Amino acid sequence: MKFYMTPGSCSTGIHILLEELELVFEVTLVNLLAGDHLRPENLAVNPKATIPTLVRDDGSAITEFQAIAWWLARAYPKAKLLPDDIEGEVRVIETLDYVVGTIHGQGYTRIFTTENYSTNKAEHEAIQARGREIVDKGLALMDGVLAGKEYVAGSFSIADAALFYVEFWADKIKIELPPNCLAHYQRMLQRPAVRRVLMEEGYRV
Ligand SMILES: N[C@@H](CCC(=O)N[C@@H](CS)C(=O)NCC(=O)O)C(=O)O
Repeated sequence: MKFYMTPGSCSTGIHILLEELELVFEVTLVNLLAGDHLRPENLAVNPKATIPTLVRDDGSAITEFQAIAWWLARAYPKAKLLPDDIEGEVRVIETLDYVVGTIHGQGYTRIFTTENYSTNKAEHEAIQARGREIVDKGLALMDGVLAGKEYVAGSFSIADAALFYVEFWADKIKIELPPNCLAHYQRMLQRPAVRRVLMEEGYRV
């Protein structure tokens, strides 16, 4: 398989799942700041120009974090990256969607890619402040989801890989994690696959 990723981005969550599954895959590094995602060879693989993208052995590509994570969990069921009851499954989808779509898609994008929201620099501070509100609210909600649990669905699942990358970003930009998220983040950092991924992506663990 071929995995298109950018170190320290949301693709880190998928990278963790690939390592948890101990899969053999080839990496293509996509430098978003340099505009690699807009190069014709990358657009040919993923016309949305986003990372992560996973190209499977048959040559077909999957885009969108949730879809890639779900496919990995279903394609390699022995690793039990999804709960086997419908209640557990629905909680995993609920978390994936909220983390990727809201905390990342509406919150962090306002902080990291403010210029996509307005070309008027005078508005940037207010846009970033709104992003911060969305992230804070999102992490507080996830803190409630984690109450009394080690992982989102009880045991480790694809939802934890998503939650991890928004916790990692919080850590990097000095947003204080609420207590259950902090414990979850620290627990994730103890997982060998997570440590391997962070080292491979150039971070000190
Ligand atoms: N909905 C997409 C979002 C992925 C996404 O926004 N990735 C960012 C990096 S964290 C990206 O590719 N940004 C480049 C762009 O959107 O132009 C997914 O779930 O994969």
